[in-house]
Amino acid sequence: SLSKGKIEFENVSFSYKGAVGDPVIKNFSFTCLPGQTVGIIGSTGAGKSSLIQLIPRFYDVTSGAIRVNDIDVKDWDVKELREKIAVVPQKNILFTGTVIENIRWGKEDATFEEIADASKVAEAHDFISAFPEGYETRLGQGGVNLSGGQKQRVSIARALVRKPEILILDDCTSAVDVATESRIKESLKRYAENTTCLLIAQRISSVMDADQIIVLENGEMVGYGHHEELLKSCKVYQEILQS
Ligand code: TTP
Repeated sequence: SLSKGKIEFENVSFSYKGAVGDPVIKNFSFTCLPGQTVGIIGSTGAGKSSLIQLIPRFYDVTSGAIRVNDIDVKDWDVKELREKIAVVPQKNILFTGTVIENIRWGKEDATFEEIADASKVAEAHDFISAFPEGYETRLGQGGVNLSGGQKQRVSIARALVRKPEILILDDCTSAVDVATESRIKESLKRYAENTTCLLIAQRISSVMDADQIIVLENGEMVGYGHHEELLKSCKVYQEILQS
């Protein structure tokens, strides 16, 4: 359908329960069209992670509304909603088990081919294949310890294998070198061509070729547009570039 992967924020404000002071997200409105890649950038504490956690209803908005595929997230069956959305969080979420168990988690019927394809896009297939036991290698206790960047790439493969309508990458390439990150993004364009992607990042280089970029500061949208537009018009964006 035409609304598959569409996300709309309408005057969204959000405070964590019991928190005092200013809301974490303030009167935020935005429409992300199906298949678009939207970058979200802003300094630490700006509210980027909080913002995206509202989409799969890990938290509920304090006021305003979020719609996914034109339906208010409050009217979705939460399980169905979350099946459409894959979030790769900042924190590593791998468990003690084999590589393949970790990637298949959340999509138990994935075939080996699907797992290998997703791993290739995430630039994880080569290092996994180089282990003596390949995808059967145990991670964690009594097994292999992956580097931070390798863990992030396995986490991305886990999200991709689910073939979500909405893919949210929350600063999950921070430990991946810039060249590898850039290859992942190139492959993603093909693999997730019709997937709506939200890309949270600290580095401008991670979001500069997104269709749209949101600049967030203190829970407010202070800039919105393409890289070139923001370079000209958004002071906060220029500051992030220079930092
Ligand atoms: P975040 O939403 O974590 O801000 P961010 O994602 O932009 O920051 P970073 O790049 O460092 O990840 O935090 C916004 C505010 O919300 C901040 O004041 C901390 C607060 N907060 C909570 O109170 N509880 C939470 O669970 C989270 C995630 C944030």
